[in-house]
Amino acid sequence: MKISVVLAAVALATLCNAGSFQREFNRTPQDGAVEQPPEDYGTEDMEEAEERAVLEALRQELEEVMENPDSDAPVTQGTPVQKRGRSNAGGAVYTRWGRKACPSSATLVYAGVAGGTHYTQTGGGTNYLCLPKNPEWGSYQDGHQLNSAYIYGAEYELSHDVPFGSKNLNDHDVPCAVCQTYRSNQLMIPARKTCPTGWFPEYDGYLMASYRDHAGAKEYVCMDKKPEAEHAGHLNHDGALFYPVEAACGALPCPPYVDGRELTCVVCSK
Ligand SMILES: [Ca+2]
Ligand SMILES: [Ca+2]
Repeated sequence: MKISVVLAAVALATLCNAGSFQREFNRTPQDGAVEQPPEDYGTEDMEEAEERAVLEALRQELEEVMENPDSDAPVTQGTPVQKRGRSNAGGAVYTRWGRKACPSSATLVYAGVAGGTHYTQTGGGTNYLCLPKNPEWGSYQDGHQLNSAYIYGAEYELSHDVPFGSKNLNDHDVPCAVCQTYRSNQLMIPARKTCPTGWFPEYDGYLMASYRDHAGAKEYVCMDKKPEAEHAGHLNHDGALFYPVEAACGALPCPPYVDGRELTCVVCSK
């Protein structure tokens, strides 16, 4: 943000200097009057008008930045893309676990359902995947062959009201949304609900992973703090499972961490 302020100020100063230089250049040393053929007056007026318009636009941009140095903060969530005409070209992509839609600050690439290897299987992938609801097939042979990995749907495993305030989602299937922000970097920070200065919060929630003693270990992911259930996915099929993640003191410094306390998370972009 400071860089953009400096750049805007430099651009403003440069244009101001360029304008005064142009006027000085056209001034005769003898009488201080502007020396310009009459037929050029119209052109000069137009150029000056354009110059004034550019300066005014820059002045307004600078004013806006100075008045709101944290314009990338949550207060403007959802507005920067439209307001400043930014596109998502080159923007970072992240998965919003537990939700069917993206935050207003990002655009939906696709919505899907969470999946992964079965919690009892030691092999296969170790990551959760956001599986599209409209799969496309290549070459295939139906029926399970010997040499393959499996992928299952995923469920919330919530035996307590914490951390989501309810265990109603227990055994429900987990939706996901793949989102693109116009910012170029994204980062998931565990144990935080807010982003570092200069970073924009995409969503926050609670850390989830596989059960500590299950064979099929998974990555830690950030589940949205207001998770949704995939429609009609309430049956206890198991498969890939999501459990809350608790702090375990020891090498983990306590304080500030607290043994057994569920960890938060936030996804930030910049
Ligand atoms: Ca289950
Ligand atoms: Ca706990």
